[in-house]
Amino acid sequence: MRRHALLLAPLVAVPLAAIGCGNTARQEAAVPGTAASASATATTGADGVQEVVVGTTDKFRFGPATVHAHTGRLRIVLIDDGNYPHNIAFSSLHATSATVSGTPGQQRKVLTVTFASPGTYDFVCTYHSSAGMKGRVVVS
Ligand SMILES: [Cu+2]
Repeated sequence: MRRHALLLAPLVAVPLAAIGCGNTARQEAAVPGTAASASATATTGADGVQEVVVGTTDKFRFGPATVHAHTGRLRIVLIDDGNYPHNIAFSSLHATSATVSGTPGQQRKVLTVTFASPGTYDFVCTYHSSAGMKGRVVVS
């Protein structure tokens, strides 16, 4: 007696709302190269260090808010596209960037962090985290 029907288990991907920090998990659909993408993948700089540019705005959002990277060093170039001061801080890594602002000469700061192992590393702007200015680096 054959039991082919058992092979027809439904191929349903169950959304797991519990993953990550509670936000929706739609970042994967972002179009690469879009200026205000919700997510971006770090590239490798000329010196071999991973790099990503993260913009900040007066709307208290990071762009991208989700960064994909690999283990090792990641150089984050923080850019202020508005007037308010912002920074980027990883509490789990005890790392906080200098503050960017709309003041000429203060609009670009660099923070280099090291991810020793895969995982999700949350970051915030310490000035505006309560306004939802948060993001994460997904390290694989
Ligand atoms: Cu901010």
